Amino acid sequence: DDPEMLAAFQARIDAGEKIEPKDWMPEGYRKTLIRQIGQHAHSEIVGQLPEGNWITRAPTLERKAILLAKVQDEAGHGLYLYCAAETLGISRDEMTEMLLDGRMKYSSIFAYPTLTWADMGAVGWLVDGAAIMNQVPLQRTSFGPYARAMIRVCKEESFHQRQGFDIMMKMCSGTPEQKRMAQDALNRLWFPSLMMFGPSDKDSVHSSQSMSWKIKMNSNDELRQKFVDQTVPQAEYLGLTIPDETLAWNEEKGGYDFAEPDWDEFFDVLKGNGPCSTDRIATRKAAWDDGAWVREAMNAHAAKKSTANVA
Ligand code: FAQ
Repeated sequence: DDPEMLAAFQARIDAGEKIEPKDWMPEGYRKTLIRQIGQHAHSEIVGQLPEGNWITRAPTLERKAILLAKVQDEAGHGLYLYCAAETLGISRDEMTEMLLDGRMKYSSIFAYPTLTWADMGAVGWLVDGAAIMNQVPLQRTSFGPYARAMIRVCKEESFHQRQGFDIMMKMCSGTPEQKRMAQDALNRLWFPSLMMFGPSDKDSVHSSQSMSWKIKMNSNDELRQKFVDQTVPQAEYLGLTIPDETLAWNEEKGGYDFAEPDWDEFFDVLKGNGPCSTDRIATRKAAWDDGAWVREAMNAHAAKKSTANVA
């Protein structure tokens, strides 16, 4: 890239201007965005699977309707995000192929199973809670289509987070067995939720460049700390115990000290060795293959219509 063009581009970023799809951008900026937005889109779509698993087993009709709406919202988020990535010159088909053959990732959290109904509460509370913590700052990210997509996504995620916390409140004020299930869900999902923010800053290969381009607005550790500080009082309110004996308020830093997740486990999940990794990709592949005839039929229909218009 031409140094003058690069400097002019960085000046636009520094001035807080939004970069739009037809504007000149460095190849690295484009590539980073395709990677991050594409992985974000895949996470929304794969993220439907652990919850879709419970739609037929929701305890009441009302809970079922709410969960169904939430899972449909995730599909919508995936579609906006694929569209935002497509403005950068890649197709949704290509991104999906890259997910299926392992060239693109999805969030590590969705490689974990949802074993009980309480997990629907914990996913909403913790996973959507972590997602919001990460995505609210992304409403100010430098790439226009991504920033704008995040506005609606964040509104919906905050409803998701509340519905999760509402399930947790119900479970925690229920029978001892229900409370035990809620605690068990927290025990299993706490550290995987902390992993959602990515590796610690010293191991985050993309952070410094992404932050200078304002693709990322905060570092992984900053957001993880904010998430812990927000979530601990909520756990106390529920009467649940965070599964971390080292957790302690640190007056000096004005935040909690807490245990790091097991980073070996995290990197192993990224390699495709999470408890549900094989199953998640197999399910996505089956859905993609089963839908091939629909995509073909829609393309054939669109082609026919465009010739009809010409004639
Ligand atoms: N999982 O250098 P960094 C949701 C990879 S929310 C998997 O720090 P970066 C809503 C990273 O790609 C979840 N991979 O990377 C929902 C890179 O590998 P690469 C989705 C991870 O990009 C709720 C390598 O590690 N949210 O779905 C993870 O600067 C409930 C080095 O890491 C987003 O995607 C991870 N947790 O920072 C849906 C938000 N962390 O690509 C359903 C947007 C890191 O070089 C139900 N994304 N890696 O091979 C971001 O903010 C950033 O991409 C980070 C990672 C913060 C995730």
